[in-house]
Amino acid sequence: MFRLAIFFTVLGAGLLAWAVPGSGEPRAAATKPQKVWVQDNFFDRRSIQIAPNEKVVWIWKGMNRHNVRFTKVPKGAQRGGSKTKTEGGRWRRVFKVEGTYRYICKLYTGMRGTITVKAPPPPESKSTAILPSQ
Ligand SMILES: [Cu+2]
Repeated sequence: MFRLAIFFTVLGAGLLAWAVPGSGEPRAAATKPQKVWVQDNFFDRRSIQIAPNEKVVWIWKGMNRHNVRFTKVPKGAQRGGSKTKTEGGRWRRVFKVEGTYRYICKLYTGMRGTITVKAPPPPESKSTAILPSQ
């Protein structure tokens, strides 16, 4: 009976994955998006580092209108940016190309931020032995 219950649980999960659109596709990055708060009048955090294919979401918190416009991107990456939004607004972008991205808010001078996209170092081939404690 226990085995049967497991079988149906697995079957149920499988059907659920099949029924939810897009859930069967491999996910590029399982990590949650990095958050940048759009405040009056600064980006919080102003500078972040992420891995390639990671997602960044800007969340508008201030009372003023703001936008995110890229002024410098690595070769092969799109500039682009968000529309002007107000409190509660959100905008997300996935960063595929490694390098440094600089952006500003066009409405307020001095409101700027940086995204550094860099692949994490490969895992060390030599694993550290964990000695049992005595
Ligand atoms: Cu702004």
